[in-house]
Amino acid sequence: AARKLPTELDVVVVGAGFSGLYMLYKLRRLNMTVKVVEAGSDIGGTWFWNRYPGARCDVESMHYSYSFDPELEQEWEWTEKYPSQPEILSYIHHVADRHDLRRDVVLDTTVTSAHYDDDSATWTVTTDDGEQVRARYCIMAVGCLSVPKKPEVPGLERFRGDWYHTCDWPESGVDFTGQRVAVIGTGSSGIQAIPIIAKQAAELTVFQRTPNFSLPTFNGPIDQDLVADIKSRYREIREESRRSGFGVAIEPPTRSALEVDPEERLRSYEERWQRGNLTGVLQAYTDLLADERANDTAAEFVRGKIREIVDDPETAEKLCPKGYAFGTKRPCLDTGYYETFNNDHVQLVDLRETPLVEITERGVRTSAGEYEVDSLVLATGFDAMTGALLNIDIRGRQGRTLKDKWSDGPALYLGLNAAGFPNMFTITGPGSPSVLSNMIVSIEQHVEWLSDLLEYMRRNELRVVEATETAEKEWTDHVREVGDMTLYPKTDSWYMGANVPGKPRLLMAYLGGVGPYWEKCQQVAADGYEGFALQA
Ligand code: NA7
Repeated sequence: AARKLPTELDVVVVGAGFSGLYMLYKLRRLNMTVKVVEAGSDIGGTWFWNRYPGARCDVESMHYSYSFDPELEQEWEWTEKYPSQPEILSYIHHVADRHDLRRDVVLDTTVTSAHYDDDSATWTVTTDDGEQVRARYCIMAVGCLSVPKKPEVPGLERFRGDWYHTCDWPESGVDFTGQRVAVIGTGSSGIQAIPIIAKQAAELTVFQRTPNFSLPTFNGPIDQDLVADIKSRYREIREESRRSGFGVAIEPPTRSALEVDPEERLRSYEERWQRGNLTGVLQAYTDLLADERANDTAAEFVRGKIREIVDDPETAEKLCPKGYAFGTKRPCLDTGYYETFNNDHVQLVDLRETPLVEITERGVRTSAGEYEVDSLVLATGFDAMTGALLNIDIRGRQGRTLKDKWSDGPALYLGLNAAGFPNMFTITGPGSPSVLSNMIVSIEQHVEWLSDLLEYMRRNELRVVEATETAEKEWTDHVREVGDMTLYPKTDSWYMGANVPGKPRLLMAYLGGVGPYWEKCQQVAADGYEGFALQA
């Protein structure tokens, strides 16, 4: 059979989602030889895999798009306030066609290893069909949430019905009409899928371990006045997003939640709730993510909403998140989630009261007994941030594995490069704002920074770039110190690695803000890539 990949390249990019595709676009402009290797049968990354019913981005359409092509952003028309998975995927396809990207993407191919050779200063990348390619640079665009996690109970292989993970959904879709369905997991994926599955299923049982804070999207057709306004000053808005805290420009809060009187606070929360977005309520006051008492004022406001929406007080209480701060586990945006529990054919099982024991041939068993179902939906999340990187056998200088280096948790300088792993980069890696920001803004920043670096290397006839141990340590310490100023480290979340048993516990995203982070990266570049050792 003909080879899918050439034997030599300037750059191998792993992953053809938003980051890998833009990286390809940029590297082509530098006239570098590059291929993007993608495990899926098509491009799109996250938006290719997560096809479950209701899958939708929780960043508004007008802000969840590339900014690098000013004509594209004028021409493209989003139909809803929040973009659905099919619409985002068709956007990605459009961009790929518009810029003729597909010819350098190799599909259905999984990278199994990447080994660095000290003498030649190149990476040898091996794929699951045994092909090897040697490249000067290797760029990991593997996504932050791309390795699915199954529940840690036995028996899934015994189950006689059909089961699905939300992130590996059949392309043809699933029709649950007339079925008894179980959903395990109430993170963003579960909360988006549950209202839609409930409309089809004869009976739906939701197995909840930790209740989440969820806010309504108030989704609907996009407001054309808003579109016109944003399009008239898109450049300016993109610039503001890049300088902002979370990658979407908002008015920063100025006061503590504890210094305003309770009635005014409630009015403010109510007004922000009606905006239907993630940042509204959470950005009402300066200290909501840093002070437990302040946070509890907002948490109690959301719990009040849940109690208002859900008819049965006992179910409402089970749905109310308690014992962790609002915002420190990724909050969800939903369309009719809490309302779904007002249906007679929908029941909630609280796994804190009656823990999951096993999957059986016929369904799900908790300590309270067996629930028989026809189909089982796992909305149990991901081995986030590090899973996809550590699934690849990555070896740097002297054959040291990344797994070994990261046995106590991930360490990268600026979330971009690990000491001992020259010429290998991560896009939105651990230690960058990544999952605590509008991903596309962070992706574009990394891609552009990397493309500048590679151009600089070529111009100066340099061959090897690698973070110094000191720079890496200073940065990871800084990421931790900033995290420790907040309530995030106190909560068991996937940001902390807490959803995967045995995973090192540390905050894997940088909370210093997208804007300040970007300034730091720009400064590093302006200072001749300070903190990196560069060699000819
Ligand atoms: P999440 O947010 O990690 O949610 C996974 C859910 O599955 C969560 O409710 C988990 O409970 C639950 N879960 C995981 N393992 C188990 C077991 N063993 N038993 C019972 N329940 C379990 O993943 P999503 O796909 O929803 O969302 C990921 C991100 O995508 C989201 O944050 C957005 O950024 C977009 P837990 O909370 O761990 O107790």
